[in-house]
Amino acid sequence: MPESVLDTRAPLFLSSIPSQTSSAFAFFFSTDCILNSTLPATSIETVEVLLLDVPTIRPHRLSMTTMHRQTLVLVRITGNDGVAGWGEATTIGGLAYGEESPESIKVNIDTYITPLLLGADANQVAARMHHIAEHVQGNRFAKCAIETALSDALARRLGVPLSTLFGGRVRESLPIAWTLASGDTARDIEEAEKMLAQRRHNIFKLKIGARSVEQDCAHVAAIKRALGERGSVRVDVNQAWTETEAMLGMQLLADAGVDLVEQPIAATNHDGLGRLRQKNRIAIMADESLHGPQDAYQLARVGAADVFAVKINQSGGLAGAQQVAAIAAAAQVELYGGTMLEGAIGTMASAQLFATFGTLAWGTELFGPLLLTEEILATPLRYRDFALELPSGPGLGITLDEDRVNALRRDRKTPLVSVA
Ligand code: MUC
Ligand code: MG
Repeated sequence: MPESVLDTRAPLFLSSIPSQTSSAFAFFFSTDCILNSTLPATSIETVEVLLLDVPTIRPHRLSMTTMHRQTLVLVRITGNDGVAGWGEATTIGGLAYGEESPESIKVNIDTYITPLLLGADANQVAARMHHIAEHVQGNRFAKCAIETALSDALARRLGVPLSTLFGGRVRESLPIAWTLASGDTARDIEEAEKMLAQRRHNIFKLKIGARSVEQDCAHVAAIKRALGERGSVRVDVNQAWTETEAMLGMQLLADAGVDLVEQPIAATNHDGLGRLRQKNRIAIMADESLHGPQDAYQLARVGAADVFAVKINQSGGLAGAQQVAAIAAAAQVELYGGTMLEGAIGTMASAQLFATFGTLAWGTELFGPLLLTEEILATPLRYRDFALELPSGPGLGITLDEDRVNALRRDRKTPLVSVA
């Protein structure tokens, strides 16, 4: 295509429009359409928020709560063309981890966000999110799910993967860590051995902070001794330590051969993170301290962390997470693709974005669906060779098993027999 025919407003994805498209999408790639570089106006008809309660495969023990189930918060936005996009706003442990709960996310979308969307152009994602930001403070998870659903639908209409809307992929698969959080040393070692044998994970994040520093570090050291150089061992303290406890803990963990300490102290103590970083030889990762681009900027400015755990929900959406990555790159902070233990939708949305990052030095932990007893996709995500493979289809590239989704909905009409 000669450059002169490209509209200067043309979005990034024009360069990767496939030469052959399915008939459903052929219209959008007609010459006229490319010349105008616009889609026909599509108005938003429905916004639905579904809560799905799904048991975990084993208790998942964090410093602030023990999870026995996960509540998936799914958002479906459908346009008047019948195309639907999905997003996810799942969080951890009700209100134990963050300030949005599954129930508050649903009420706030239904009451305050949906009225801002109905009837508006579904394809102007940035305009929709700007409008929401003008009327809704905070609510990062809710905003992320809405932005993801709009972006998924837009990418489906265009016939391109979601990653294409964010500049295209640098990689087709992502390294995936597994979290050992049973609370029992022998059980965690057994679980890690199984993951290594299956070639599913060789990066292990251990949840600590619920016991004394000495007990926790002894637990971690025993696991690292058992795994040796076969796996990277990292810990997530989820803010449980004081700064003095962290000084002791980080020395013990460094001696044990641990590679990385995630959020050892309170989220708001950026200066403390910086001090720990100066005094210890183990890398520090910011997680709960990082709620989007503004935090990324502040953390980078004071040199608080070696690594950022970038999360789409904590960043208020895909665009916010992309900005976090840009700030990290500018400040030479390394990146890790984090999770809020989302199901398949949030996991794949994160994967589509993380695949566009130039560097991802510490890999990702997009294992959420593997922690759940129930599958909600027609075809499960592909985890193999220590990585998650990205699908090539349009949008998120996944298809939901809607019968399964309906069976797991909290507001389902019929009792569920297969889930305890
Ligand atoms: C967190 O704090 O990182 C991610 C993995 C996991 O097990 O918990 C989450 C939250
Ligand atoms: Mg964490």
